[in-house]
Amino acid sequence: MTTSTNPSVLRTDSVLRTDSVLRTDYERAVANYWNTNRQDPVNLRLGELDGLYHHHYGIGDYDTALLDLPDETRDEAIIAELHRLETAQADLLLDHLGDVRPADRLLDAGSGRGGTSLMAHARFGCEVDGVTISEYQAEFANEQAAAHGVADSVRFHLRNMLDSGFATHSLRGIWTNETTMYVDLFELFAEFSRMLAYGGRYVCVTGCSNDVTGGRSKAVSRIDEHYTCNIHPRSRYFAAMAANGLVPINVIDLTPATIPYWELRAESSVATGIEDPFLTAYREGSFHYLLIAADRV
Ligand code: GPP
Ligand code: MG
Repeated sequence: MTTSTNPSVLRTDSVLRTDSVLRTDYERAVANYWNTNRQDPVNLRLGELDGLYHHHYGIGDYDTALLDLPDETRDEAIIAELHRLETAQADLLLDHLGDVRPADRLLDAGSGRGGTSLMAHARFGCEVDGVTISEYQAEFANEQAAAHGVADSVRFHLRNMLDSGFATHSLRGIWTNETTMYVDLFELFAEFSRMLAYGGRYVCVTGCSNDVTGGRSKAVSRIDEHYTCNIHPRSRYFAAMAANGLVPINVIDLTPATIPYWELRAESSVATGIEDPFLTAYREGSFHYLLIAADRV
């Protein structure tokens, strides 16, 4: 075959790099969503408060006195409170990584704008790698690591978490903070199992549909549609872990702890319209917010 018959030779290096990371049209659509969704006050206004930019939700009770503040200060105070609740969620996730030492290595699978990775490095002092299929997110997160002065220890890569290229048994811990609804869980956990050291820990925070109430509810479908994702049923997480040597040590239903976050977010100027489907899905019981911590055996 001559190279002139291959259209890819006409493309730029960056497109070729992206093509090797994105394997399907679906993955390209997801990357496009995160590459182009750059004006998202619900994430930027919160992150700019302290340089921890999150792409996950919050847990814990909010200060109800905020709702009675005068108009001039109310919205700003609500935004700060939402950020506090999101950071509390990431802190809880990190609590479940176990005894991580400075010489260990961690992977943030689906690292977004990097907030949880920066918190992990600040807590454990170890190297952290994040992978994302969004070039924009990888670049943004690397800029944040530099701004925090930790770019030599916290690095973000344009890579697919289904094939992230880290060495076999090289990682002490891996987490996914609300990213598993974009991938096949059996494929994902096979890759995690390969990369984790024996006795290493995987921590997953996710929203999952409820097998007990049956098929996908309308509210869950609206969430999928909003984020271009495919929320998995709860059972699939445990089946895919069991099939890949990941043995749960803790399972926490965070649903009651996340409802206040959504109630407060609905009161804020940064609400996006997805608040009602989340509140409906959680309250009707068709959807759960779960933390699962599992050991690699
Ligand atoms: C990320 O949060 C949300 C997701 C990755 C998808 C769906 C998650 C579920 C638990 C179903 P975000 O911070 O980017 O969302 P938003 O912009 O709405 O705050
Ligand atoms: Mg958000």
